[in-house]
Amino acid sequence: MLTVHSEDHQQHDSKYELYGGIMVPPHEMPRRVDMVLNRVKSENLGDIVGPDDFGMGPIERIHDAAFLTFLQTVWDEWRTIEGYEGEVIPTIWPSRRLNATRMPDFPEGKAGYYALSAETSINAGTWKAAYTSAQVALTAQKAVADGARAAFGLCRPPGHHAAADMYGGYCFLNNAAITAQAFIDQGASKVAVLDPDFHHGNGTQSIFYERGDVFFASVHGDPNDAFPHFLGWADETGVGEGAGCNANYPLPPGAGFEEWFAAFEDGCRKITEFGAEALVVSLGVDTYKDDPISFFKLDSPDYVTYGKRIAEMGLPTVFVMEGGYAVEEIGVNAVNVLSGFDAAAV
Ligand code: SP5
Ligand code: ZN
Repeated sequence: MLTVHSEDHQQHDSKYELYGGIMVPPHEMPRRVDMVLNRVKSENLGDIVGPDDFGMGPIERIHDAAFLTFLQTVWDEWRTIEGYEGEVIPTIWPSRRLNATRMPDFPEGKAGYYALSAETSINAGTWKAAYTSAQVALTAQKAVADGARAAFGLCRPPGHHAAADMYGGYCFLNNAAITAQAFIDQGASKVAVLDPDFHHGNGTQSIFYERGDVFFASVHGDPNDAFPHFLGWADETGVGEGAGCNANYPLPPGAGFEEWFAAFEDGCRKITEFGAEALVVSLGVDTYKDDPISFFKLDSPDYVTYGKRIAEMGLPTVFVMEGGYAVEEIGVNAVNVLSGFDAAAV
């Protein structure tokens, strides 16, 4: 399988994540990509290429224009504020009983308007890295659109928590949604996004929730117990044209592979019934038993098993990297999915 990779991800290298009440080094760190890339090489997964540049067009198909401007400008505004010496981290949101219809001028107000969570810092290189991450996904999409059975976009930063006009959960641009939309814009009538990341893909769900042309299925930690806490329940099944095109499988703390795979299997079956012509996989491996921020119990061989199941859907498939914070094992687990897919793909 082809891997698309760029070193530009290194430019998003924040110092801090607000975690458990203190500032810690971010779980979402550059070394994650180094580990996956090393494993892609040592397993001879296939060729590795750099991204093409498809420009802003495909990104603007998913994201709000003012939000994109914000991502490109907020760092330069923030760093000129007297006394603001750190990274962009909001401290107030337009939450209930405040007015979410007005955009304040002060950068911290804008950050609060666009942020869905506070653990995700923005710094000097964030935009460049997020833009390139989307181009990595689009390059993998192009390879598959041109006839490859599958391709892997080694995206960083990840994307599935980013909504049309929201960033957070370590995500800025929704690489999976941008990829799915590219298939639609090139003529596909039905596309599916399958999201096995430990966390619910709230951004992807919200982007496609009222659409009948993109099916979204996600297996994740129950929002009662896991980030993003405010979306991802099983009764969210889509509205309007999108009614029946969203499938959530929230699972409890401690869920192991058997329970996980039964949910995953149901999601795969629904995607096949939907009649998708192409598949985008939000490949997070934070379901691993030793992941430091998650609570599922998958072991490394399980990733091979579910990679094979993805191949059995028989669809042109783009994998985009999402989460996974057990950094020593992230390469093994991610590449296990891809090798499992390759072993079963026809
Ligand atoms: C892409 C992705 O995987 N984003 C995840 C963002 C999660 N950010 C907040 C995590 C807070 C976790 N607290 C859990 C403590 C369990 N020991
Ligand atoms: Zn995750």
